[in-house]
Amino acid sequence: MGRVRFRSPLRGPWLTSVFGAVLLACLPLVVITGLLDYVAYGRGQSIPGDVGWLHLPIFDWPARPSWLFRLTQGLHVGLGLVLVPVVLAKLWSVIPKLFAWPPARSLAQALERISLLLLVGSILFEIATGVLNIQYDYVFGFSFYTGHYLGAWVFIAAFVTHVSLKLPTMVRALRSRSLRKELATPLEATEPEPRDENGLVAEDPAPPTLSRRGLLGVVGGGVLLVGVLTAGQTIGGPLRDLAFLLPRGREPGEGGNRYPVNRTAAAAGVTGQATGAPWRLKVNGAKEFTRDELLALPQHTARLPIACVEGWSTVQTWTGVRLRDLAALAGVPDPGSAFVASLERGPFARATLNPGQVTHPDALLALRVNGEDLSLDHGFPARVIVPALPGVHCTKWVRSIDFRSV
Ligand SMILES: Nc1nc2c(c(=O)[nH]1)N[C@H]1C(S)=C(S)[C@@H](COP(=O)(O)O)O[C@H]1N2
Ligand SMILES: [Mo]
Repeated sequence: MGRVRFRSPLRGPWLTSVFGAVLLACLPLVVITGLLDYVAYGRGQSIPGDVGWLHLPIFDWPARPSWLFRLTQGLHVGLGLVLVPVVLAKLWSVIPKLFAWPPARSLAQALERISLLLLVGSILFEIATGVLNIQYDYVFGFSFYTGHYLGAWVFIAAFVTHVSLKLPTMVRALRSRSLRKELATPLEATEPEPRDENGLVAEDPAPPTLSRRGLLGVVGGGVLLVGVLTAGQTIGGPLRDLAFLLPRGREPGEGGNRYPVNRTAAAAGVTGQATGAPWRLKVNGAKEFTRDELLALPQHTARLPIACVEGWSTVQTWTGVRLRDLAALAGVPDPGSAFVASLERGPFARATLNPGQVTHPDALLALRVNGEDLSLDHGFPARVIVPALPGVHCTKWVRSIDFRSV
């Protein structure tokens, strides 16, 4: 078979650099918010898994402002999704390079191509694992959290290498044409970019079937479309029905419990039996409370978000007992941490809270939401809700809490 030939007259360093510049401006934000989400999870929890020496210098994730995690995870998932059309367009624009033969003429070129391979491989891996994690439960043979995190570091290394190698080329190419002029150029006047040493411009370009501004419009339209189909994950309301990457985030509940359920009681194997009259909350192994006894304690109400790593979030009004009040009742007046366990077994069944999270006045063992009892799907008889705590650690169907002092 002969060499694959790519003949689009639109490919060229300028076009590639336009996509590259957008990605250079936006991808660092996706990376940083992703790493912050990892920090927010805290260390030594069942989620995320152990990543050895690659763990970040962990600081205690603050509980203020309450929307902090909602912002970081929303940016990470939202921006990550809307950039997918730009990533695909960028890959399309450099496809001839990926097939260049012979693979390398010098050591420097060989290194460059390896970094390219890692760059393309890791970004496709991050997109695939991220999207699948939003879409389905646990389809991987590995932990999503560990896999996505390790993939991120491969991407970071390859991205930094690629940008340092290509930045001057990109700046030069961007200067070679004016974006404004390009946006005013119709199909009839569309000419290939001048041939150059980058090998992006086709040797025997086919006649154009789309102008450059048409292509930029298609990519921009793709970004907008994904944006509209994603915004509902966070904004809610009627847009929530448009959020196609939200199979678990729709609104199956009734009345005050009408907001997304991440994992239903049935899926978690939690039954009405275990949560009925015999249920007791165990605190520090010593104290036990029935639900009525908890309801008889001072109740506190707070409007707080649940923000899920799968990309959706919602703000509701929760009522329950302050965690620090429970700690005091268990003889721990200065709690420094809390270990929460659920009735269910499974990866979401345990969480550890840091000092700021336990002592925040809005940190609750919630019994009610929007003025009604929690539904079984939302964690009845009691669930944890803490400002800025990742949704995955807002344990539902709580069985026990162990407070430790500072
Ligand atoms: N015991 C238990 N707690 C849990 C979960 C779970 O599966 N089991 N899911 C967690 C996740 S990932 C999220 S985002 C929130 C979602 O809460 P909701 O289903 O009430 O919206 O609950 C968290 N608490
Ligand atoms: Mo979640």
